[in-house]
Amino acid sequence: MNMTFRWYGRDNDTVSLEQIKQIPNVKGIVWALHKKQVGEVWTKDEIRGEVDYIQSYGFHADVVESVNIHESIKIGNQERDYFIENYKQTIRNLSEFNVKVICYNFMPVFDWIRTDLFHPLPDGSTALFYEKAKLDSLGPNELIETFASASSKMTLAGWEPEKLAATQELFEAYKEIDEEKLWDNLRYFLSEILPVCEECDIKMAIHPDDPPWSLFGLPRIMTGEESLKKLLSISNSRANGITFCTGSLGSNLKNDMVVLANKYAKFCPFSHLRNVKIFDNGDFIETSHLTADGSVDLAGVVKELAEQDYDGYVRPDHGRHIWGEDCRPGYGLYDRALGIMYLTGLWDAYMKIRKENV
Ligand code: CS2
Ligand code: MN
Repeated sequence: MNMTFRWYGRDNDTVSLEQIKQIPNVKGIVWALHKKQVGEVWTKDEIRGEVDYIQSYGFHADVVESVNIHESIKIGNQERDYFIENYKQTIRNLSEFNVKVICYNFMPVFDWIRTDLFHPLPDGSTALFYEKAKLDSLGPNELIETFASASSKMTLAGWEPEKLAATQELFEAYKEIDEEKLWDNLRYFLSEILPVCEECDIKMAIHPDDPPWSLFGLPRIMTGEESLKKLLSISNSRANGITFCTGSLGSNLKNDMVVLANKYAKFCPFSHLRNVKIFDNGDFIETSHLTADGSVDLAGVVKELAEQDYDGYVRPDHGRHIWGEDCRPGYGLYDRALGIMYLTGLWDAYMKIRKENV
């Protein structure tokens, strides 16, 4: 388990590398060029600027999250080949700086979706919350307003203002796209880029849909075990991988994350480990990483990973906002640092027991 921490860049994060340096066990920074427009080539100079800074703190910069996919590729329109060529060039440029894993997602229009970014928990902290009845009653535009006001201070990855401005047109374009068509477009994209990834020794790691079900009539296809199987059946290239996000898949109780870790960890070069608490009415809230606080058996997941000697990259995922921290929703320092200590503690204990039993 190669522990990492997601960081949004020098002028774009409330957390600094000096602070991350003091969290035990963190080896690398999960980064991206957040100011680039989706679809643009990431130039070598831009990449060098970020990687050099990260490495100057003794961290590796092996994992990028995300190089986002242009909607033309997901829709499969005439412009897709142009954007796929750009994507290939970005892969080539990243490989020159030793990047090993690119996390991406294939969700139409929106990335992760919640109804409240600062919902109170009984302990006095706040966290990202999904209220089913509220979501069902909202149109996409009202949801966008919630996010736009929260992102006036900082862009929320996946909710960039330029993208939100174009949603009306996108909804029109997606009227033609059902799940099968979206799978076809994912297949086409992967068949184009995987050979380049192999040449470059880079693995693609698709992030599951968050939450893992369709919203606003838009198709979502990375939702559970069937999706993971289907993804892997597209190509047996070692570059065709998955991001094992326990909070995204785990917000559907049908996805047993321990079973999925057992079967699929070997295809996951990257893991996001976090907990969610699911309520009977379909609502869910992001909790601390502690197993007892949520519905995901994180201790069971880490045990599975330890048993497999998992050597992929791991990061805590979203955390709560605790101790009055003013931070990007889900991405504060304190709760994610606690998450790292919990995950590392579990890992160390399981590894010690394993070694003593050999
Ligand atoms: C998710 C996504 O893991 C997360 O933080 O909520 O924002 C994820 O980063 C992207 O979908 C990956 O492409
Ligand atoms: Mn995730």
